[in-house]
Amino acid sequence: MALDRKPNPNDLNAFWMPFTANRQFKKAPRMFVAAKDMHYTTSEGRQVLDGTAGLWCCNAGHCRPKITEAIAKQAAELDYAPAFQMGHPAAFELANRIIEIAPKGMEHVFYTNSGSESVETALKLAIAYHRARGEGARTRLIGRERGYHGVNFGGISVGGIVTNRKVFGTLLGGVDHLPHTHLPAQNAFTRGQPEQGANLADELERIVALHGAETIAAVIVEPMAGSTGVLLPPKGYLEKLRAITKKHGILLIFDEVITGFGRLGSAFAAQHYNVLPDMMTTAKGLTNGVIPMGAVMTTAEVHDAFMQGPEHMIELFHGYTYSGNPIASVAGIATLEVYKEEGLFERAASLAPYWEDALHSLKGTRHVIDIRNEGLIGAVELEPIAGEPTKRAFTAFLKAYEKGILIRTTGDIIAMSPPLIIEKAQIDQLIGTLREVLESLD
Ligand code: PXG
Repeated sequence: MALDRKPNPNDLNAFWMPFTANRQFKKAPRMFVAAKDMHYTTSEGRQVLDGTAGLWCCNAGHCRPKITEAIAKQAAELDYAPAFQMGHPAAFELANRIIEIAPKGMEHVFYTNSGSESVETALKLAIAYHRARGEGARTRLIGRERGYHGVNFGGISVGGIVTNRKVFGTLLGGVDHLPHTHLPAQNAFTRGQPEQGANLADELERIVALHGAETIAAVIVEPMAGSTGVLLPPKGYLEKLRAITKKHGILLIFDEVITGFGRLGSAFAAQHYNVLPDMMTTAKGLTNGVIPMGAVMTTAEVHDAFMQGPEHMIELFHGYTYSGNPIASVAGIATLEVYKEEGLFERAASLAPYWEDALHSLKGTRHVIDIRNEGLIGAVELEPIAGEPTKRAFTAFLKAYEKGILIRTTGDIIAMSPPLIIEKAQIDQLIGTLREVLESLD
């Protein structure tokens, strides 16, 4: 091992782990000590096939030399530069490169350090944008049931995952939610976008009528909802949301933290679905998950609304100590180069039909009640054990790990999102092992 660190520390008590069953984990820890391309190495020396790109972020696979070398070089050359009132070239270069692959119409980049911060940034920008244009009454934010927009107060307020909200008090005021688009009775086992459900976007008209358009700043949705268990937009749904928001002068924010950087076979979901929002939030795949970094993209219209008043004045009182951090910036540049040189977005698109067939071959396997897919994302929904929700999927996760594959679970849904470098034989291994696991479950 390169690092002088015990693979299994004796005391696991101090580290309060995020989104983890801490007591279960600490009784039977699962530790990764190394990673390369499609595999993790565990502390017992086992190889585990990464079916989830870490947490939907290592789109180019692990420990890619171009990225790790860029980081090492930058750390030795310019480790940190103040983010406010000072600049360094890599942050500007990365912004240009992001805009190069972004949908036409996205022209500016505001840096953050995570998806959660990207969301807070976009929500604040939306409210301040309207105020800058003399529409200060537009402060309401509309999210969606089952939406995931990170864990900060704005994000959990517009988000719609109940467990992430209900113990944290009253949250932001002035928030409303669209209904989610998950219609298993009509759409179970659909390949790609479901046929039924576009009309759910019309609920936005109801919300607008309830509150008045002149009080609404923005609608935020994941173009494809990842965390909640891979819920695809019904055909025509995003187009309708775009038309209704435009009609009422409401900004549309796509949260592309998961869908960004090739996951669906295009650089962004906005291109995949051919719908242009006013802002896009990203993180994860921007740096291949290697260094924390996020970015919010905006149209010129949003950005330009702030560029007024005396030139010596700060236009937006918002930002982070690490916005556009030099090491994160070069990690981002190197990552985008790897994506481009290896044609990884196109690779995801060309592998998608194989991935879809492999996933849907699980239909009929024990406990499986739905399968959903898009690009290199897939979900297998299990019938919950009566009275013990989440237990069946969590048991599947543990067994899968023992058998050498890493999957994710949310509720009783298994989600997979492998690095875009996955080979067909590895897709077979992932799905084949999952089939064995599911057949072995009570
Ligand atoms: N928006 C979306 C759409 C996300 O999926 C965030 C914001 C927050 O990003 P940060 O970087 O603050 O975590 C996310 C994060 C999972 C899983 O397995 C999903 C996320 C994070 C961790 C696990 O579903 N999504």
